[in-house]
Amino acid sequence: MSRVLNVAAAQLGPIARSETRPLVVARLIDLMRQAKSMGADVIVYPELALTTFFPRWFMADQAEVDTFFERTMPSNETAPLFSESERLGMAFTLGYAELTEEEGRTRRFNTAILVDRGRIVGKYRKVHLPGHADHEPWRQFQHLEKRYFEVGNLNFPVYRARGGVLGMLICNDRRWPEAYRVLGLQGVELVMIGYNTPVHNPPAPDHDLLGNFHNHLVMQAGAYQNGTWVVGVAKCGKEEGIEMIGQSCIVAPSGEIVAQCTTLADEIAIARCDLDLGRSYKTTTFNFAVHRQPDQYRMIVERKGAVPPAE
Ligand code: CDT
Repeated sequence: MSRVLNVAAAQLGPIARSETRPLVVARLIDLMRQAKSMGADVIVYPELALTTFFPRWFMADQAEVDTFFERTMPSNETAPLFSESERLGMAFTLGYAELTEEEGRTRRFNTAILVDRGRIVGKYRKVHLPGHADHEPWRQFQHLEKRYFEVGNLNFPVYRARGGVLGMLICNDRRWPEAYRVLGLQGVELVMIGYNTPVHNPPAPDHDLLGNFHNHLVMQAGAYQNGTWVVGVAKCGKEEGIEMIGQSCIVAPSGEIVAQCTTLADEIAIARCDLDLGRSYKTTTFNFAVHRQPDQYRMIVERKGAVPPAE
């Protein structure tokens, strides 16, 4: 049986704060139709794809923050995207801010779902939340993910769908090798990632020129070291005055980029992803069962911060 998936990276240009959910969903549907006409089976949308990237603002009023969150999925506003996925026979991943009542309290997560033909078949909640929790007025803009979201509580699940083993990560997760490796240890074959990455990093402006390089570096390494396809999809361009990187791409298990967006706007990049291409890496250089030495890696789970030896 063919294990080829035609995967589309559905990059989004900026979303203005004033842009309504129905307008954004119309853009997502337009991209889904384009992807389908190009032969796609699966389409990957960015992180927090339904609104502007709101953690750039400090908001003291929780009711205002909550206007950026979804209480149900699908909702009346997102239902047309689910219907289109069913009509076109497509799978998609979508990032959004999730507000849920769990364990007797209101909880908020930065979430991605995997939907196949209109039905939710998988969910992931972002584990690595970058930025800070308190208002830091010295910054040109805020990055308040640590204030607005809880750390995800679903670990790093994989799902059998479309004949493969599929996983999701969200933005900053892509910089952490542990995230890919936990997926790799479950045999992942396609990792789908959405991101919102400002060009300017206020605490480390000397990194700004390297943003595109680091974006590809981490995803190419994650793909190769785990013998998996990786699809990274941006929301990019100048959003509410803040520049964000693009260069959405599809990375083969060899670590090579095989498709890439070239604009900072709504754009599809597509690749023919043969899920069996990962096998030669998984059975040789990265045959985990043969070569990994988990006893030697204890520090990875026992220690959080780096502790250099005494001088
Ligand atoms: N959304 C998100 O996670 N963005 C972060 C910016 C962190 S500043 C380097 C990212 O890792 O791209």
